Amino acid sequence: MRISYIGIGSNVGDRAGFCRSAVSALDAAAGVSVLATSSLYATAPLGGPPQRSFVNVAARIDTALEPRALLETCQRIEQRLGREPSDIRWGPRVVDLDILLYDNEKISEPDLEIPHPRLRERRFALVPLLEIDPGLTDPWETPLADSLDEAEGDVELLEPF
Ligand code: A4P
Ligand code: MG
Repeated sequence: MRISYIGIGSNVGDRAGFCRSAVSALDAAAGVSVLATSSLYATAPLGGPPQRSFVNVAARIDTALEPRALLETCQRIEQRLGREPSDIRWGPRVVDLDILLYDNEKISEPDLEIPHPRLRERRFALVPLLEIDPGLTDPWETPLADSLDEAEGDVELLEPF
């Protein structure tokens, strides 16, 4: 079993409800157990067109799935919760599940990059992760907390998970 961290975001409809449903769906998926979740955060949208603010949450999971199978599981959950394919990069979405970290793996392929390539630039991803594990490091052993000051975007605590 390997430890991985999933970042979840929603900015359409019942945003907190979609985030919670995504965590439940992860825990119910074959080969995945959710070990911990962050609080829910209200976050300013980064990138894309002007759009509603997001709710973001992070989950620490234990998984028997290899990275690519875990990505497929995340994409299945997005579809099941009603995410429609969109041409707008970084546009509004019902729910988005990103693999932020997967054990100490470094993967750089066109359709799968781990650690998530934009993780260190984004407070909406870093703040929930660091709530779960303040000492978290990347596969190069650099603490993620080192990037917090330079990362972008307003993040506010919304409510407990
Ligand atoms: N992909 C590659 N690596 C990964 C990974 N580690 N985890 C590929 C998940 N997917 C990964 O993703 C596009 C492709 O990324 C997938 O086909 C997969 O093979 P997508 O979810 O279909 O599209 P997307 O999410 O719109 O694209 P992208 O570029 O991944 O966007 P991001 O980086 O996920 O950013 N602002 C706030 N406040 N909160 C947010 O949650 N999210 C985004 C989306 C932008 N701004 C935001 C938020
Ligand atoms: Mg995504």
